[in-house]
Amino acid sequence: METRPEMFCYQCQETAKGTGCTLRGVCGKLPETSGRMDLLLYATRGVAILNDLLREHGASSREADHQVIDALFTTITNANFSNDSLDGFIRRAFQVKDELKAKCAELGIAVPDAPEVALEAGPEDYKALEEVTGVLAEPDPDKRGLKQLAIYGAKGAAAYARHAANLKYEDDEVYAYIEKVLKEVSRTDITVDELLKTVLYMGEGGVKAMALLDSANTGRYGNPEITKVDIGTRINPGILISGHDLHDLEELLEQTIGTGVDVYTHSEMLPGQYYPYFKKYPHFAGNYGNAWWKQLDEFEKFNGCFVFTSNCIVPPRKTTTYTDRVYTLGVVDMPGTHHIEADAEGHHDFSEVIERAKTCAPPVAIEHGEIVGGFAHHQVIELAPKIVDLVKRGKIRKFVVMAGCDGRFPQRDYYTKFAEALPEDCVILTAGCAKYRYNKLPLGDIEGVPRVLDAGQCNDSYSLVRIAMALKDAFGVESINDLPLVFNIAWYEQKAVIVLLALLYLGVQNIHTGPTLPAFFTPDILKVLQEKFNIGTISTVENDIDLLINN
Ligand code: SF4
Ligand code: SF3
Repeated sequence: METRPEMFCYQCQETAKGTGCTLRGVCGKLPETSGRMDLLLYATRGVAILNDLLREHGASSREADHQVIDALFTTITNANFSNDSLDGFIRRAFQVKDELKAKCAELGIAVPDAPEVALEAGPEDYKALEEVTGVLAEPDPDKRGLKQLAIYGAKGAAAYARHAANLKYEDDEVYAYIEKVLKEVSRTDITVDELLKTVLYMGEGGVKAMALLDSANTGRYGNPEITKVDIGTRINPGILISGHDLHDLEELLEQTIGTGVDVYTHSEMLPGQYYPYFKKYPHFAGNYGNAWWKQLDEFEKFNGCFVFTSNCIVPPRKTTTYTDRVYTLGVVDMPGTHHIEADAEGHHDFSEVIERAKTCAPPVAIEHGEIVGGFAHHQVIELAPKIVDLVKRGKIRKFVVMAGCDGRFPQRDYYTKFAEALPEDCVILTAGCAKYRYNKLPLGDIEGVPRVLDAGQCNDSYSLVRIAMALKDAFGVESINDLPLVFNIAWYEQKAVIVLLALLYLGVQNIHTGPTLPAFFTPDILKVLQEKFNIGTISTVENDIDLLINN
């Protein structure tokens, strides 16, 4: 009999051998962490089944909604490496599940007969339960792949819902999508066809989650506007804030006023620079460094403190010197770092980070100059008449959506080379940390319109959809697929998965995704996605320029 692997995870693009991490994660995740995550997600599916049922009776629990999104978010790639923290999440899941069962009993609602609902366990049971809770528990590879695709989409949507909730923007519908999807993937009798529908249903929920977060971010901080961002350094000590949560950025900027400590953005926090609201802080410095995977080298030169508001945090090397100056918030945690808990109102007290930063040397510049961004939907739609005119005069031939993630794979060089090889009458629309592969190239502009238009974070892919819709109206065509617009998307983690599902739900055809296809796409799943959406992967720069641009 085949022996069971130590762990099994294939949720990200860097999964071992392109098939699955079985001994330890390429990301650094250990089997004892992976097993805990499996148990957490299993218990959370029980919570989702119960809360979905209670919702039908008008009695769903907001606490359960929060438990569900936080559990999904904390199991996203590069968010939580702490077993102690995960044990807390597991205990919370079982506790919430018990509360929902009690609520059902109180209301006379029969509790569904599902093992995810029935299971009573604690964090210490994770290993014994792996056969039941793990990804491989679903024996059919196609169903397993589709179930996980839906779950990964749910993780991305949950992350966006959490950022919105931190700004007090919540929508019961978004929680309902996520919980229904978790309920569906728990069914043992579900068919492949039903799973495909579930996957697209998650895509629909993803559009709503991204729209909600867009309302939260722009409602609170204004519409992103064209902004030049300094990529050098100043003379004060600094705090580098990473991740996606703008509420955390606001609190950090407020609490550092007059302290002599500057605040820099990192990776996916760069778009924080584009919001008008944050421009009033004189100590809000520029953006330091590049995409997440370069942090182990780049952070050594920053000298100050680091605040992680979401993924992507990278476990230290033996030689790493800054771990003790890393502070994690929310669902992020890693041994050796400090975790700052939010109070009951969701506020964080950064005084310890600020005091520590004051004792640090100022950052050493690793780059100089400026980058330009802030091309979210409001700003681009303002520019629409000019853009339409440029297209009509043949100055812009094609828009290439190059949203998504960056990662360590050397093949990702492709994206730099692809951007360089694009004919000069093509414009890149980007969002997410994929942009770091080409946002510092001298690609120039077309009559004042930069050839790289950065809408913001991966969730701002929603902006790209809004822009595409506006262009569709401006050109009077029937569908986004009729526009001079192509999609060449880079993926790494599960936020890119929800972006992809959202695009598929919106009917976008011919999406290229890379640098490799997901391990959870079995040949049969890929065949269906090709038939329905003509989805493809990258080949060589020359071939893809021919395929996407020249025909
Ligand atoms: Fe492997 Fe990616 Fe899972 Fe980490 S998140 S264990 S690298 S598949
Ligand atoms: Fe980046 Fe981790 Fe995906 Fe938000 S921060 S896009 S990889």
